Amino acid sequence: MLATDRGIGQDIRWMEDWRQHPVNLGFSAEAKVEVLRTMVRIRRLEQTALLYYSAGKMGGWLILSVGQESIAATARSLIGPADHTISGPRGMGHAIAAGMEMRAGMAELFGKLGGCSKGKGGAFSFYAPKHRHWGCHAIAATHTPLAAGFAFALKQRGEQGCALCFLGDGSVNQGVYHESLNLAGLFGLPVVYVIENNGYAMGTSVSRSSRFKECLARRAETYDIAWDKTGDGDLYELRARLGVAMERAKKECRPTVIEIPTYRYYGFSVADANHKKYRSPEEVEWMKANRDPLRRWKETLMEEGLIDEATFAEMNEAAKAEAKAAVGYAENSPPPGVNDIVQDVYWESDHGTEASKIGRHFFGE
Ligand SMILES: Cc1ncc(C[n+]2csc(CCOP(=O)(O)OP(=O)(O)O)c2C)c(N)n1
Ligand SMILES: [Mg+2]
Repeated sequence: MLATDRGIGQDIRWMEDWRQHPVNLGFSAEAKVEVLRTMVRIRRLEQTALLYYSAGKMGGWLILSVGQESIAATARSLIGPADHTISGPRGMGHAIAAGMEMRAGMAELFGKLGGCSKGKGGAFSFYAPKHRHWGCHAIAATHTPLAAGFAFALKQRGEQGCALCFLGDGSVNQGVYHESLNLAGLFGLPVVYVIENNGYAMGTSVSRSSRFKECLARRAETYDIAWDKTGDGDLYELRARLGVAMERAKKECRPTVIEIPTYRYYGFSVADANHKKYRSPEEVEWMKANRDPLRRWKETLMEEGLIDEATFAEMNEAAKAEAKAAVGYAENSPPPGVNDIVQDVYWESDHGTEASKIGRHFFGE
């Protein structure tokens, strides 16, 4: 086994029992159950959306994070009011974890006015600014400089927060990601780049798309940035390592790249016709049966006596009911009208400024 298989954070030592890590000492029983509830809610929302997508009720893309939920849910248990989050295309779970209501997400998928982006964006536009969550971004890695920008603003304003940026393994070869790392290292920005390495970028496996030594996060060394790698199954370890990275950002204004191997159970998108060709059905079944982080966390909480089968069933039913109610809300919400197309595009046009009258928004004369 490589040292990097178990993570070699630059200032975090291996522990037998990650519950004892300082980051986890204040991890309350309620917060632990909340992590599970968040995972269950993400899974139920996405699986309900899948049913309605298959029934032709929504168009465009539907990008599910089922199998990867532990990362969004665990990160959320560490995020405070001064922190910002932002994600790439597979970001519905991050938005729900951030606090977006299911119904706002579902209506967005249905293309209705009641959606979080008024039905004009769909799965790629899960924004929750009220919760400092700055959306999913469709074009690979384009959100990575935005995260650096949030971190820059935090530093300039003297706020002790950090920007947490979720990206996929398919985004790490984009030039803009490397520009972001360079600036984060150069300016000492409080940003944490979380690579959710699910093994594939669309139908291309990591080994076919990236050249790297031992792990993707290690490339951060080039920029003199701290890096780490950890799994998505032991949530105490994941939480400790994420917590250390976030503290490094907040207390020392130093960035981190942390890589988390994970797995998605569905295709790249729901309309991924090739998903049985680039990976075998046996691989998917093995992953579901042997590494489901949701089931593992449920078992951990049962062992700790924090939940039992009955409370879990209640949680599950409540999440299903919430998703069903979100569908009802979405179906009853009106679609955007023709005039809505030009609303919420530029602040200037929404507010009838002089610039909007002459059509020059940015460059003056
Ligand atoms: C610059 C750019 N090239 C290609 C695409 C098409 N595309 C959309 S998602 C994706 C793969 C993303 O893979 P990864 O970053 O690993 O995220 P995952 O889907 O695995 O969560 C690609 C190639 C894109 N959105 N942007
Ligand atoms: Mg990927």
